[in-house]
Amino acid sequence: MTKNNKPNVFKLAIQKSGRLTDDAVRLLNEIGLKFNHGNRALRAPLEGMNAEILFLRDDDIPEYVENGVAHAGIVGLNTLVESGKQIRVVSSLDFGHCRLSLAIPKDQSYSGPEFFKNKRIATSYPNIVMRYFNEKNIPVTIEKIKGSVEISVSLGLADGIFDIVSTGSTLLMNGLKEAETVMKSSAVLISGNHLTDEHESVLSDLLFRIQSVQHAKKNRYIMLNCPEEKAESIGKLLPGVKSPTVLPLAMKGWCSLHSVIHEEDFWPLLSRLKKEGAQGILVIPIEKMVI
Ligand code: PRT
Ligand code: ZN
Repeated sequence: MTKNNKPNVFKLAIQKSGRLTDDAVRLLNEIGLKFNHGNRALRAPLEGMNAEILFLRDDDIPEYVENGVAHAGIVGLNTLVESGKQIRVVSSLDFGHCRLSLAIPKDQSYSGPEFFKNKRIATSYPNIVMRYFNEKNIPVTIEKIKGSVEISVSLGLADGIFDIVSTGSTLLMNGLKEAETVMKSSAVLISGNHLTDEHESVLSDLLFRIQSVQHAKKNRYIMLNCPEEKAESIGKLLPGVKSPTVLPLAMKGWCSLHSVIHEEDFWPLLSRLKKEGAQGILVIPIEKMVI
């Protein structure tokens, strides 16, 4: 048996080279997984773990996970849904955000999905768009094409398209406008439905690490000074994970209050904190957060 084929090696598949690759590699590094990426190798062992990364085309990842070649993977939700594979979505990840939309020539008026009745729609996602129109009982013709979908209308191949939209500038450049958003997508962590106990435990360790990074990104460490008699009322505004930490300051009658705050709550809370007498407010990013 070669070194690369050790039994029970946990295999995690990520996109080899594409829009999800850098963010997936960054996330895996942030959760402490160390591996070589950059040479042309299709697999890389994880340092200090009985696990390896497989670098694959994104479209192949759901199938590899379904048939057990990989035990988990990172892929766009759009790719998973299009594949039709019934595999577990373990967690949504905070990158690869996009939407799958129907688009039409920008000079045409759009009144609703009936617009597409008996029309030709070019797409690389035939299953998702077909299901959408089947559910609405609207007959359409799907032209399945790979890549450069946006150009198909000006070439006369289709009347509209169904494709990934992010900023919308590609549609605009091709004389199209977004007519209907059919689904929203982001990268997701997926896993096989029948893992061994050993692999389940690697997966839950991965998930735990990912969640601690996700919590950390959404929260901030906040420190402020306030008169001692205000510590309680300010503490109520900043309950933190359990309760805030209150430490005495060298200046008599004053204390320092430390807590954790959801990053979206900071600005709305700021004026109330100041009104309560908070001074010297510091807000610091958190690297990892285990709740
Ligand atoms: O080679 P491989 O098969 O692995 O990769 P791929 O070429 O099939 O996929 P890739 O790398 O282009 O995209 C991988 C995944 O990234 C997608 O499945 C989505 O989940 C996600 N993603 C996020 C995007 C975009 N944003 C995106 N904007 N995928 C593609 N696009 C393209 C889109 O197709 C269109 O051409 O960007 C254009 C639109 O962008 P805007 O900003 O002009 O609207
Ligand atoms: Zn692909």
